[in-house]
Amino acid sequence: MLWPDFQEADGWRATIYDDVQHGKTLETLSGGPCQEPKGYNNDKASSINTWGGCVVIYSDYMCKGTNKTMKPGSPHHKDFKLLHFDNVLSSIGPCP
Ligand SMILES: [Ca+2]
Repeated sequence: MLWPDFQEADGWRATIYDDVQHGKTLETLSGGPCQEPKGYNNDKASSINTWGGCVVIYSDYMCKGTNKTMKPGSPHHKDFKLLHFDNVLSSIGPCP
C-alpha cells in the first residue's frame, strides 16, 4: 500500500500544484479538520489532486474565506484559473 497513513479516521488527502494541469508539485496535505500549506506554498496552488476524495479549499488560513468543494466530478481540479481560485489557496479541510 502506497499511502498507509491516509487510512486514518479523518482520512482525506490533497496534493497541490503550482501550475495548472498538475504541474510543479507543491506538497501533499492530509487528515484532520484543517491543514495549511507551508508558508512558502501559500497563495500558490493552481491545481489539485484529491485522490478520489472530497476536500474543501479555502482562500484564507484556518479554513476561512472563500471556499470551493473539490470532489470527483466537480470542475476544474486541474485549472484553478477556470475556477476563479488561482494562487489564493491558504488552507484545506475535509468535506462536511
Ligand atoms: Ca500557481
